[in-house]
Amino acid sequence: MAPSIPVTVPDLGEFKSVEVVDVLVREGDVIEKDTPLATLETEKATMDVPSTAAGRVTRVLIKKGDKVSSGSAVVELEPAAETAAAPAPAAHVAPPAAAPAPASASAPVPAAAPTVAIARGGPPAVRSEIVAGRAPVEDIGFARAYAGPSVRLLARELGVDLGRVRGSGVKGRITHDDVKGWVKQALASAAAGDSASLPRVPEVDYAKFGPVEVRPLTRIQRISGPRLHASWVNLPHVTQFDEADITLLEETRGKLKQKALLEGIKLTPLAFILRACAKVLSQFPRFNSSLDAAGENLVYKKYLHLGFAADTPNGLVVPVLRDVDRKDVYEIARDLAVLSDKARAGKLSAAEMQGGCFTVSSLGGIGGTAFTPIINAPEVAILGVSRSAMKPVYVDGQFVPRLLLPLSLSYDHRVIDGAEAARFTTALASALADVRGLLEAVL
Ligand code: CAO
Repeated sequence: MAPSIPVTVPDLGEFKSVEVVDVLVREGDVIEKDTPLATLETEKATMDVPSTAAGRVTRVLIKKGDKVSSGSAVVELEPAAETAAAPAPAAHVAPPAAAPAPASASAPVPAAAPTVAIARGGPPAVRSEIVAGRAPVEDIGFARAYAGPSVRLLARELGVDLGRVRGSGVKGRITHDDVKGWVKQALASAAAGDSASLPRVPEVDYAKFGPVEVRPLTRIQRISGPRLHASWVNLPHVTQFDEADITLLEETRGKLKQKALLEGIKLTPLAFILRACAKVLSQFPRFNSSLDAAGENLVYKKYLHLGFAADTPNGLVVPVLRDVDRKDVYEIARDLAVLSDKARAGKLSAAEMQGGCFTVSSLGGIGGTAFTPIINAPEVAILGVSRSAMKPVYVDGQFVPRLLLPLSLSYDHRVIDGAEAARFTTALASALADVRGLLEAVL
């Protein structure tokens, strides 16, 4: 039987009296070279102390909470036969008993540095925890995760992205149990058909803090909620903001409103906005497309049906106006009124809520300056409209009062680039400023 040898803490550089936050082996454990023995933590990093030889642990010389420095003995190890016969020129395996390793700064400690896990806030590339020849995970989230090398090794073995695991250890450090717990939760979510292990919002017993009343969601909310959620988590949303000068539009609408009303038409701003959208969508066909199910092709629609969000007592619905590009503003206004009334009365048919290519959500009648609407997927963009306001605009060397309409265009960034979105809102603002164009007859 080979005599036991101490394995010591390698050179810690500037660090002294470093805390042991985890002891990873027990007496009797048979370990390989490089097996992490303990995890140390400094202000800047966690690091594992790897064994520099294979063998059986005969004594564990440290415990959690101890402070250690370079050269402190960690375990005593009975080296495996071949190791004993031909000891590796290993760094910090001190010579056996006869020459006990003094925790000596003078004794040169060649090579092996501790396996630095992660320098918090440091560059993600800092990683020398390549254990047993395993390829490091290059993912930034993985690299930045606050975890020791043995936890990283386990995560790599199980294919866990550490960037998504919440640490329950000291200062949020990720433990072995956290990784295992994450895997269990992911398996349970997959079995339940859940959307891939999204972190859960904590459950709260509100009654503990005061009286409460529980009311069920409406049927519409129960249907629209998951759809909004699906869009939110599946589509990379970006919102482009702009303002359209609708001074002339509103002056003209004011003049036409009464006459239109005599014919039973309520000429609201939304009718003009939908007309302007139809014009601009014809110039920007990409906004009138959808990704196919495989996410590899764009389906361009040769029709133009526009949805509009309607606030009803039962919740949000989106009626769809057909062939808006073939209708003038009066026809659009008439359709809008019919569908809005039906929506409020809860009388829309399923067909009247299908086939939309692009949606407009107008909160202008209520208020607000801007918002970030959620795309009505699989559409690729939605226009949010807020309340118009009179603002000073610098024209020809002086400020003049103009009525500005806030536009908030959310788009699916997989399909639409930011520059294209800015061109779209710019074109839309121009179309809204050109009231004559909006009033043109449609042939
Ligand atoms: N700026 C200032 N005032 C505006 C405006 C705007 N952008 N848009 C409308 N108004 C004012 C106008 O003064 C208009 O009145 P007049 O014609 O007399 O001047 C009045 O509001 C009429 O607006 P309206 O809201 O009744 O009619 P609409 O055609 O503009 O909108 C509808 C109809 C169904 C879109 C609207 O009632 C509605 O439900 N909006 C809410 C949509 C919603 O909830 N979106 C959020 C979805 S995400 O949760």
